[in-house]
Amino acid sequence: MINDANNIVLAVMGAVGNGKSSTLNSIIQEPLFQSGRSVGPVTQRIGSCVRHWKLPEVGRTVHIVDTPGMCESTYKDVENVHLMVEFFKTLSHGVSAFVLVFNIHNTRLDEYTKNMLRLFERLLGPHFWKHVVIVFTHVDEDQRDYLDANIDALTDPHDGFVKVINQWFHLQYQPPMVFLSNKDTRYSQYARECFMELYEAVASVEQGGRREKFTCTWFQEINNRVGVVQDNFIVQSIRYAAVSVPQIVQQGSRAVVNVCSVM
Ligand SMILES: Nc1nc2c(ncn2[C@@H]2O[C@H](COP(=O)(O)OP(=O)(O)OP(=O)(O)O)[C@@H](O)[C@H]2O)c(=O)[nH]1
Ligand SMILES: [Mg+2]
Repeated sequence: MINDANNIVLAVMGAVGNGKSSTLNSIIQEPLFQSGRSVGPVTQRIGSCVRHWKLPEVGRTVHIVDTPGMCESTYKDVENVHLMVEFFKTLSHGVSAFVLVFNIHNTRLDEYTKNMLRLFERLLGPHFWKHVVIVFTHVDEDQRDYLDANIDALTDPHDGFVKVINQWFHLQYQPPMVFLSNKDTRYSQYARECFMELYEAVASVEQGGRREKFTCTWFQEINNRVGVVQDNFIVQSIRYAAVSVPQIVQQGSRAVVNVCSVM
């Protein structure tokens, strides 16, 4: 059941090709979402479903939401705003965790991702950060030793990855970080351990074990509307929020503001 209060609701976000779909497929141990390598995003639309969290078996159902990779050079802005509308509708019953997915081999936090996070902060309020989990993929077992130095640098309390995010967004706490591999997950003890860490990180952001989901006035207002009125309300909200994120307007790649005006 999609709106079951006991479901974990997990939305993955991040740049193109970082392993978002693979991570969800690993969790449910099923090749549900298409994954692979391509010039553009493999995932083209929002996909969601409810399954058992299988890696490892945690005895809970999970409503997973897959998203197309963010990619600055994709300037199909009208489609992008439509996707955002679909995305927020999917999430409007509450979210356990927003999972930001990075590839350990490319940990650059690009401007587009940063701007999207700013937009989310405007739309959802700064409390959404309390439900963020940061995942690094491609930490394969046979690479682990070689990647230890990268992991140390990323977790450094003074100038590591989360510290930078904290400074940018003035966060008072550290979003949890998880390092995992989506390679050969079926019989791998290593994969089980990585994904247990992911589950624990998700559980830790479900508000102190009370399993509460993130919600906000805006989500509640979305649910008070239906059909076209609901879509328009979301588009208008994105438009107002985008105006207050100057970088989105300046850098443009066809600013969300302009896009909304043609819808
Ligand atoms: N070795 C290794 N390969 C991975 C890992 N995670 C993902 N991949 C591979 O990376 C490629 C991209 O993975 P996807 O899951 O399609 O990435 P995505 O973020 O969903 O991509 P888009 O939908 O295009 O944005 C695929 O070939 C995956 O098999 C990992 O942990 N280790
Ligand atoms: Mg994908």
